[in-house]
Amino acid sequence: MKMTFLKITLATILTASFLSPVATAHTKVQSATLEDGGVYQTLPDVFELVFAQKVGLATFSMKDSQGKKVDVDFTPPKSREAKFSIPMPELKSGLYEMTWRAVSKDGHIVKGSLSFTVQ
Ligand SMILES: [Cu+2]
Repeated sequence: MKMTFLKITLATILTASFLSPVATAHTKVQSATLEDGGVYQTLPDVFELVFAQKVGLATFSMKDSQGKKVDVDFTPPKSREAKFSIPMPELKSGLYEMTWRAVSKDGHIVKGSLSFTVQ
């Protein structure tokens, strides 16, 4: 009984967040080591993604300009964090895109992406 109620509540929250994306104060990215649209000759060893509040990071992935997934040695932690340190893989020249999905404190899903070029 209790489980069912919880599932329904969660589903309702998720649905509500899709229907009203501009609702309350869900968190946003405060800073990131790489700039969206940035062009880099050398990359930092670690990419730091910092949110304004603690979030549950659900997914994080990277792909190249062909849409091919790039292996990143990172698994989102189970705990809620504000700062995530993602080791950067060795990357050839080209355009890359990182995408992530996080659940903010208010239950809303925050999707984000960042593209950068390695020269
Ligand atoms: Cu929100």
